[in-house]
Amino acid sequence: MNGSLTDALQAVASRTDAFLDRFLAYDPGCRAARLFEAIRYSSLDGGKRIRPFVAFAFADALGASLPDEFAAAVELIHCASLIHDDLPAMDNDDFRRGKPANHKKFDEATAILAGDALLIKAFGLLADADTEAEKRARAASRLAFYAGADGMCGGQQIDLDHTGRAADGDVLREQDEKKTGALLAAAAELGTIAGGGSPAQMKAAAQYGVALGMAFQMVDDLLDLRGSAAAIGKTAGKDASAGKATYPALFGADETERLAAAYSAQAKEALDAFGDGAKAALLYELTDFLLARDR
Ligand code: GRG
Repeated sequence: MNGSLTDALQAVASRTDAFLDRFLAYDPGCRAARLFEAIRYSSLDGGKRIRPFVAFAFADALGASLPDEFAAAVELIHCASLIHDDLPAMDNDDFRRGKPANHKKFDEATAILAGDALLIKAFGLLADADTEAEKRARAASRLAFYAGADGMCGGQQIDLDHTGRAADGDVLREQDEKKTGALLAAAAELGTIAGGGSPAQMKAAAQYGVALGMAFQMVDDLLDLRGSAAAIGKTAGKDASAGKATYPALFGADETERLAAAYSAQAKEALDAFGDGAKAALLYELTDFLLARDR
């Protein structure tokens, strides 16, 4: 990947959109058309495609190309998690990416099925990816680890268990390392697997993803506190009204900003394992960009 970060982000988003548009094609006359429509509604709808970007950038830092299926698999798990996160039994949000949440546009049962189907499609993609069998198997194993009870699902459980209850900094850290950091770590590791990275580079990729996720979540909390719904694409001020423990509530906004910057710096330190800064230049830029984002 070359050029500015904005161009590179746009290129990955277009590439991911085009791949998913083909992959998620269906026969509108089929009896399950409503399910396919719900799947496409939440997969082809203007996500920033940060996780595919991270996967492509790690492969790039190792001088390799990434099978599109690896990037798309991580993104589909992310899309599934957003659909399920918005359900009344979870975060209960009516809006996502600036439009009605999947269960509002369709219905709860269809939204649950769309998430289920996306999860399964993600692993099908990895099984069929255009790369060596050993890389496909390792990618599936790592993504399963990070998406499941040891990772994102576990983080969501911690979140649910502490909503409306006191949570200290340790609880929040584990929650967000898993809920947000795990899938970013998966993206970084899948890129590293595609690039034939060493065990030390795999470890650094995981560290990068988790630290980036922590910084990302802290910025998210600050945006929820300060942002408008138009800017963030979902209901603003929701954390406080939903009784969520957040970093600003626990530590104050200034300290949250300081902590986010420290995690962001930690993420960049992990990139040292990928040689001189030039190879991973876009990852350094992405890390700074996500810390400074306003939406
Ligand atoms: C269905 C595998 C599966 C999991 C269910 C619901 C759940 C468990 C987990 C939810 C985890 C969650 C919503 C974490 C927050 C992740 C996050 C930071 C989302 C926002 O990411 P962006 O800004 O979103 O990259 P876009 O819209 O750009 O894709």
